[in-house]
Amino acid sequence: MSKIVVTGGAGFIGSALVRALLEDGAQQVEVIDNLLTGRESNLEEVRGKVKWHRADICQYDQIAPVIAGADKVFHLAAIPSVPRSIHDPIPSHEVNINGSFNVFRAAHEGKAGRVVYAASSSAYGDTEVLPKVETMQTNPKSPYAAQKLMGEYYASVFHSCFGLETVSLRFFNVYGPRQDPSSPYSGVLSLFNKCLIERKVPTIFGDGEQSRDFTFVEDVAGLCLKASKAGPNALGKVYNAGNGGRFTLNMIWDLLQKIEGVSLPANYGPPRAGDVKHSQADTEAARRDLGHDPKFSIEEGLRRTLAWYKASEAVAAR
Ligand code: UD2
Repeated sequence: MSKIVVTGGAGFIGSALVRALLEDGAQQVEVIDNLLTGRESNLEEVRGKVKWHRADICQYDQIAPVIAGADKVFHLAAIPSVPRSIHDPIPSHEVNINGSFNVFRAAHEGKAGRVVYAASSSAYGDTEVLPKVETMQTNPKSPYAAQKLMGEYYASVFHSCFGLETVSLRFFNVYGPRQDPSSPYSGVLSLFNKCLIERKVPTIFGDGEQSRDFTFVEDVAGLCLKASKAGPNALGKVYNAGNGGRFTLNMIWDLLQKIEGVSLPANYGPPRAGDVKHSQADTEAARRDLGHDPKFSIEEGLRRTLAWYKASEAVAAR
């Protein structure tokens, strides 16, 4: 039976990936998570089908035995958030760089089959041209962006120097059910949903005309699976994991108000340090080499996400 390990598997994206793996017929799925930002409840309905390791990727000895012999490793554990990495850069440096090194090292020394690494669209920074193509020069604008880029370099170098199979996917502003809205560092769409349900006004940093390629979590989980099965020409490479669209925050907040049938004009605050102005993925390489085929329009993704927050009462309970 082939072992599949998901680091960060109790997180919002990791838990969607765990469910996708099980639906795909995976027999032995093992989750590594230290529950810093993940939650066991994210895996509630599949808890009996996965092996759970409360372990920290910064502790090599905790994770090496789990990763050893794995057929596939999906490395999603990270401390996210651009502003968090600016306010307090040390923890995210340790997890996103040193922790990622530990995961690649454990995969190499433990003879794991392939590592799919969750990189970030933040690596591009502000580019003059949109959409952003993998061949563009990277230009990180925050510690978080630099950290995630370093992980890509390690993925590539573990492939070229040690023969480890790796594929890096630059996630583009992933949103969807289970994204935790409880922190000021939470992803903007989780915060927008919380505000909408509580009939509160969100704060938009800047003029709200910054744009993002918001990508539904199930499309990203699907692409992770495809990357784990892709042919040899994908190895050691980096691909955009985006939807290919681009929406401003003003557009999204308008759309959410329409869906809910309310009028709650947003507050505007100063622009956020380290913020990228516009982000949009060129999806061609991922479509060609990995079979990427995102299914969810922004309207459909937002409807599903809002429905989940309402049904789970996640917002009210926090
Ligand atoms: C970056 C990456 C994303 C992912 C993420 C992980 C880019 C373009 N994207 O997302 O791929 O790696 O980091 O953390 O670099 N905002 C508000 N009000 C709020 C909260 C946020 O206006 O209450 C704005 C924020 O200033 C930004 C946008 O919403 O312009 C998105 O912010 P975010 O924190 O959700 O994600 P972002 O783009 O930093």
